[in-house]
Amino acid sequence: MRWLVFCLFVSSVTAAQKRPNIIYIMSDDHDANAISAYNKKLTSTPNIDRIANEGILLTRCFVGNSICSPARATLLTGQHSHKNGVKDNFTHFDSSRITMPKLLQQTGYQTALIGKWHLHSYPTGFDYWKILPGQGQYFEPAFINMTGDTVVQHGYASNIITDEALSWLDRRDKTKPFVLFLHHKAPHRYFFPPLTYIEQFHKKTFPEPATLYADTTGHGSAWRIQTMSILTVMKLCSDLKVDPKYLDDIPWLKPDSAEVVYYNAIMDRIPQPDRDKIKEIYSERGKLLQRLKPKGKELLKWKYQWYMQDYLACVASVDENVGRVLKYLDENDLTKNTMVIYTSDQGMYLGENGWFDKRFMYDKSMRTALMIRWPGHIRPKTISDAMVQNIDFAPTFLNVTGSDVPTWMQGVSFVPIITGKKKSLDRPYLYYHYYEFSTDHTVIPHLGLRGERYKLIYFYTVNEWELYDLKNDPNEQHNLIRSPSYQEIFSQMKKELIKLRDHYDDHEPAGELPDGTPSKK
Ligand code: SGN
Ligand code: CA
Repeated sequence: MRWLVFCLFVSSVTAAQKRPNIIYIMSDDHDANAISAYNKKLTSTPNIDRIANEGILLTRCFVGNSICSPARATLLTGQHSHKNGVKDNFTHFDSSRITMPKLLQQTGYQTALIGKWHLHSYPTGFDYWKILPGQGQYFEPAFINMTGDTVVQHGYASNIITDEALSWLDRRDKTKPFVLFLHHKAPHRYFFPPLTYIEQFHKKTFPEPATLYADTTGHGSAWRIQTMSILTVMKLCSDLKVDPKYLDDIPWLKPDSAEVVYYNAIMDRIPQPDRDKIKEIYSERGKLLQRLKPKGKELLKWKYQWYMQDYLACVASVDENVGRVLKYLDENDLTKNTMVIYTSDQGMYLGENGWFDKRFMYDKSMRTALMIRWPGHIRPKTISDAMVQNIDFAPTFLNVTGSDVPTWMQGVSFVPIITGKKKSLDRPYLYYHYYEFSTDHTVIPHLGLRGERYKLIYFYTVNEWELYDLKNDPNEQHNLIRSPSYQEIFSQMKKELIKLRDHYDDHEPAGELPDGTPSKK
C-alpha cells in the first residue's frame, strides 16, 4: 500500500514537472530597435538576442494601448482596456478580478511576480510577489513585500529584481511547475544607468533617425499639441543629468527650481563613491553646454546623443541580467522545460519625429519587442511576421500550460504561430484605443485599426482621421485621409473599425463615426 502511494506521488510529481515552466521577462519602455536581434545599428544585446537565436523572434507584436498600467492589466486579463477597467496610468486594477495568474494557480502552477507592477492595488493570484511602488527607483529602490511593508534595498534596480527572482526560484516548491513574471524598471525615464554602463556608453555616438529634426508642419492636431519633443520637453538636469550649476548663466537652458530639486533627489540616491564618479562623467555634458551654448538643432543633436547613451546603458543593465537568468536555467537543469519570453510593456520613440515617450498608435510605440524560447517546441532562429497583440499573452500562457481559455478573454493563443503550425492568426485587423489625456505628453485620445497594409486612426475628441499606407510609408509620415485615391480604402477601413469596436464591445465613442473635419483646400 505504502509503495502504491509512493508510486502515485512520484508519477504525479513527474506529470506536474512535465508541464512547462514560464519565465516572462518584461522591461519598461524597451523599444525593439534597441535590441540587436531586431536592429544592429544602435546597440548590442547578446543575452536578449540569445532568446531569439534559440527560439522565435516576432517582428509584429503590438499593444492595444501603448502605456504602462493598461498594458499590464491586459497581460493579466487578455482583455482590452475598456474591458479590464484600466484605461490609463492612474486607475486602480480591480484585484478581485479573475486573471490569467489566478487561473494558472488553480491548475497547480506556482506563480510569482517580482519588479514593476504599477497597477496601484496589491497583486493577487501570485504565491509570491515583491513589487516596486509606482514607477520605482533605479538606485537604492524601495520594494513593497507581501505583508504590505516597504523596504529599501541596497543596489541597482535591474540587479536587485533579478537577485530576488533567482532567490525565489531557489526556494520555490520544486514539485510544481512555475510561472515567474520578472518585470524590470529599466530603461524607463528618468533613464539612469549604473556607473559601469555610464562608463561604457558616455563616449559613444549613435546614428540619428531620419526624422529627428522633423517639425509638425502639415500634421494634424495630435502631432501639433503632443509634448514628447526631445528638444523642448526632455529635461537637461533630470533626464540628462546635467548639473544645474552649468546652466545658471544660459538663460534659455536655466532649469526651474522644481527641476533642480528633482536633480538633487535622484543624485542623492546614489551611494558613494559612485555618485561622485557619475557626477564627474556627466560634468562633461555641462561643460560642453557652457562652451557651445547650443540652441535649436545643435542642442537637439546633443540631447539626442545623451538620451541614447543613458537609455542604451540602462538597456545594457537589463541585458546583463537577462543573461543571469538564462545562466541560472542552464545551471539548474531548467532550460529544456522552461519557456522564456522577453518583451516590453510597449514600444518607445528613440528620436523619431524628434520624440521620446510612446502612447501614439503609430507603429513606433504600438509595436513591442517579443521573443520566445521553448526548446523542443519552437525551432531555433525562427522569425515570424504574424500580427499578434498583447491581448494574446494570457490565452497563450493558458494554452501552453494546458488550460482552456475563458470566452471573456479577447485575445487568442499564438501557440500555432510560434510552433510553426500556422503562418498567421485569422484576424486581419488589430484594435487600438488610447485614452489618457494628461499633462504627461498630452497625446489626444484615439482609436484605430491596424491591418497588414493600412492603418486608420481616429482622434475623436477633435474629430480628425489619419490613414497610413504602411507598405509605402512605414514611418507613417503621410496622412492619406484626404487623398482622392484612398477614399475607398478609408470608407472600407472605417466600416472595419466600427465592426471591430462593436466586436470588442467598446462603447466610446459609440454609434456611427463622423467623417471628420472637411479639407480646407
Ligand atoms: C512618467 C514619465 C512619462 C511617462 C509616464 C508613463 N514622466 O510620468 O514620461 O510617459 O511616466 O510611463 S517622468 O517625468 O516621470 O519621466 S509608463 O511607462 O509608466 O506608462
Ligand atoms: Ca512603459
